[in-house]
Amino acid sequence: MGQGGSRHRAEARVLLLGLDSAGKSTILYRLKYNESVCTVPTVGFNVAVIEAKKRRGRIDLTVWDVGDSA
Ligand SMILES: Nc1nc2c(ncn2[C@@H]2O[C@H](COP(=O)(O)OP(=O)(O)O)[C@@H](O)[C@H]2O)c(=O)[nH]1
Ligand SMILES: [Mg+2]
Repeated sequence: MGQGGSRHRAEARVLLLGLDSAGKSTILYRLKYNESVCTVPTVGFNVAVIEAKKRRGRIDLTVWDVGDSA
């Protein structure tokens, strides 16, 4: 197996938990778009894949932000 290319990318799933209006969606958008986005109360859920650096290489984080009624 060569360097990189065929190697499987590390993955993890992350669940954001917190009270309503704690800032979960704000954190998700900040991580995904590097911007502070004006949020509206989440209906259902938001999910985003965020590519993050780790000590060696990168990791794909699938981040779940679950709204109050879900
Ligand atoms: N002061 C302050 N307000 C924040 C912060 N993070 C989020 N908010 C605000 O809190 C409100 C609820 O945020 P939101 O991300 O929708 O919360 P969620 O219900 O946990 O998803 C929004 O008006 C945000 O702008 C923070 O770090 N500081
Ligand atoms: Mg939300």
